[in-house]
Amino acid sequence: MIIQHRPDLTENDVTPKSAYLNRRQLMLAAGGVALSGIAPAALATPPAAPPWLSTKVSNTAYRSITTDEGVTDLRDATSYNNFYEFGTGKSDPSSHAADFNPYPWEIEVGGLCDNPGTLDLESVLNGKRTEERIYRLRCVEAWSMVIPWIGIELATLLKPFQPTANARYVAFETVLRPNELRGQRSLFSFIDYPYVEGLRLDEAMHPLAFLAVGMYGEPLPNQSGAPIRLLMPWKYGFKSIKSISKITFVEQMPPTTWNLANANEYGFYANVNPQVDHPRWSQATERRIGPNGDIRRINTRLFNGYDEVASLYQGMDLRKQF
Ligand SMILES: Nc1nc2c(c(=O)[nH]1)N[C@H]1C(S)=C(S)[C@@H](COP(=O)(O)O)O[C@H]1N2
Ligand SMILES: [Mo]
Repeated sequence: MIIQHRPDLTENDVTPKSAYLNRRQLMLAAGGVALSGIAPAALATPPAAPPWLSTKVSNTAYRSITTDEGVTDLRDATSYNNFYEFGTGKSDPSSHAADFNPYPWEIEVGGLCDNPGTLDLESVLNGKRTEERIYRLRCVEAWSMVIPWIGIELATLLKPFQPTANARYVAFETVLRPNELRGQRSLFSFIDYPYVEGLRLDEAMHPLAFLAVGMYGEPLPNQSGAPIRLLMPWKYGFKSIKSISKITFVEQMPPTTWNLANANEYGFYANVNPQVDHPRWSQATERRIGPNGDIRRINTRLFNGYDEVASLYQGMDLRKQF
C-alpha cells in the first residue's frame, strides 16, 4: 500500500478526514490491526500509482457528499475485502495485492454509442474535477462500512460516448489477467471470470453513481479495485465492480457475475432492501464496521438510506425484481 502524507491538510479540514489520517498514522505506528481475524498486510509492495494520479487525487478539495456517521478506518476498509480475483478470503485481496500492476490502464468503451473508443486512465480524468464522497457500502453478506472515495460521476464518463436511443443498459467488465490475479487461475471457483456487472442506463446516469480512483486521500490500493472502480451506494456491494477495463452500451439486460452464479440469491437490481431477505439470511440488519474497528449491529435501510433513487424504481415490484 502506498502511504503518503497529504501536504495540503489544513486546520480547516473537516474532522473525519483529519481523524482518519491521524488514525491511520497511529495504526501504522502501532502495526495494529483493528478487526480481529485479519491477516497482517503482505510484505511485498504493490506497484506505485503514477505521480500525476497521486497528485490529482490528493489535491481533491471538493467534498460533495459527507456524512455524520463514523468513517471506517482505512486499515479495515483495505484489509477486509471482497475481490475474488485475489481469492475468496477477506484478507486475500490485501495479501496478494502486490501481484497486480494496474499501470498503465485502459478502458474500452463501445456497443450502442456514436463515439466508441479506448481511453487511458489519464484521459478518463483529464479536464474533470475529482470530488470526495463519503458513501455507505453495504455488502449482501450483511456487513457495512463508511468510506471516503475520490473520483467522478459515472455519467460524466459515459455521456461523451453518446449512447444511442436503443442503448438501455450498460455492461461493465473487470480486467482478465490470470498471470496477476490468482483467483482467475484457480481450478475451482464460485464465479466465472471476467467479473461482469450491469446497470440500467438511467441508474448509470444517476448523479449518485460514482467511479472512484482514490480513497482516504490516496489512489485506490489494488485490493480496493485499482485503478478505477464503480460505487453504487444504494445497491449491494457486488454491483460495485472493481478494476474496470471495459464498458459496453447494450439493449438487453446484460449478464452479471453473482446472478450467473446463483440467480435465486442474487438479482440484477440488488437494491439494498431490509424487507427482502437473502434466502439464507436476513437483510433487516447489518454489522457496521465503524471507526476504531468498532462493530455494531444497526438496522438496514431501503436503498441503503439513499432515498433519492426511489423514483428509478417506481411501479416495480422490488420483491420480484430484487
Ligand atoms: N471485480 C470484482 N469486483 C468486486 C468484487 C469482486 O469479487 N470482483 N466483489 C464485490 C463485492 S461482493 C463487494 S462487497 C465489494 C467490496 O468492495 P471493498 O472490498 O472495497 O469493500 O466489491 C465488489 N466488487
Ligand atoms: Mo459483497
